[in-house]
Amino acid sequence: MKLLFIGVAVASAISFSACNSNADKTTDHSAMQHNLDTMKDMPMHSSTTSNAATTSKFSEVFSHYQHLTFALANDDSKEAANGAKAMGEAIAKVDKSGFTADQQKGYADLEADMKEHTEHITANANNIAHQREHLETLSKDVYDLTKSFGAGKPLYKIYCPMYNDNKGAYWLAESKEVKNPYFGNKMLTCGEVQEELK
Ligand SMILES: [Cu+2]
Repeated sequence: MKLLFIGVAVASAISFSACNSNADKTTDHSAMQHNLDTMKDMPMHSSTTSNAATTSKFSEVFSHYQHLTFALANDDSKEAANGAKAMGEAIAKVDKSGFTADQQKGYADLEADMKEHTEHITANANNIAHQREHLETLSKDVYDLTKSFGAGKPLYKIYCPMYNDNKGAYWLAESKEVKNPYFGNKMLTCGEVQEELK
């Protein structure tokens, strides 16, 4: 693990200028802070049942996942832990009625995996590098979840080619605007939209 972090640090240092690292840093940062502040004021546990026909059963899971990615893009590991904790609680509350047998089985696997990742992110409020490692795998779960069940609204898969020693990683966002949760302020706008999910 230590070696991996060093690898990431070196990769990000070497490629620092390769991905518009300094572009609009100040503007982006304040916009991010604004988003985060707005998010804190929003009701995080609003009911999703009133709009059941058009709203995904996973709306709350997605919204807390986004809370988590915004916090990491903002280099705020404490807020990331809060987002992950809320996401874990939302995962536990997902209404599984109406799932087919296949969906139940598929979701059980994803649920267990997402629960584990959100717990690790929650428990690592003092280790943002480790939170980001878990985000990578958690994002794969959220992607699979969206592919299997739909998101209820458009979601974008955004790819950062530089994370993890240039192995790359993606995250999901409701906006095409790139706010990189893997590098935060170091390379906030590094990433490209790879796919639109619905
Ligand atoms: Cu961990």
